[in-house]
Amino acid sequence: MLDLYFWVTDNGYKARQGMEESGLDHNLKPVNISKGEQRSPEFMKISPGHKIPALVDSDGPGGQTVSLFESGAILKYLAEKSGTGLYPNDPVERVMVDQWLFYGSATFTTHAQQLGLFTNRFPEDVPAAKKHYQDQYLDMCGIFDKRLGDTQFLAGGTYTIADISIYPDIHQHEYLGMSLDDFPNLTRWHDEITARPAVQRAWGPYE
Ligand SMILES: N[C@@H](CCC(=O)N[C@@H](CS)C(=O)NCC(=O)O)C(=O)O
Repeated sequence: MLDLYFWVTDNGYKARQGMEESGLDHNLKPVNISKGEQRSPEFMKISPGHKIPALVDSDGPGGQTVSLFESGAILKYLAEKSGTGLYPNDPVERVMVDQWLFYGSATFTTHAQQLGLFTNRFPEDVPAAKKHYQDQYLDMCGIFDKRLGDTQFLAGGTYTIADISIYPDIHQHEYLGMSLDDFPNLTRWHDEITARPAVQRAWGPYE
């Protein structure tokens, strides 16, 4: 059985979306990070950096129990376990998926998180910091928009875990105080992904 440790944040939704797309049976284990539940000794055995998402699979490779953290690693694990094609077998296609998957985890979401912090949660208004992260967000939206003018999805012609790693911080653009009006290709991509039944489930009630 798979246990997904999740909260209602961009990275949490990446993992939940990957899980819903995988079609695998699982338990959803909410970890309320606004109450500090991610610092419980029990959870930190699974995720030593006290971050969601995390995954425990009691039927991992060779029948062993495995646990892992980092949304990108979880997306790859679930896609490979389920064999749904969200992480392709072809090595050249994998290169393209890895590129955009890591861009999502390492570059886009880390900047979007800072934008969320300075827009919604920082105790003081810091206009220069807010503007910096707004500019970064818009720059990256422009990069996605250009790419999506050439290909249907980020890694090419099919929906993959690369799209899942970038979708949540685009989907939450209003929360981040941003608009997608100047990005028609990105809007088309966003709306197409939003319409997927697995995505509707992933962003639905969790208890
Ligand atoms: N690079 C990690 C980032 C995970 C992350 O930033 N998790 C945040 C919520 S989105 C968290 O759990 N923060 C709580 C904490 O750091 O104590 C990933 O992609 O999974």
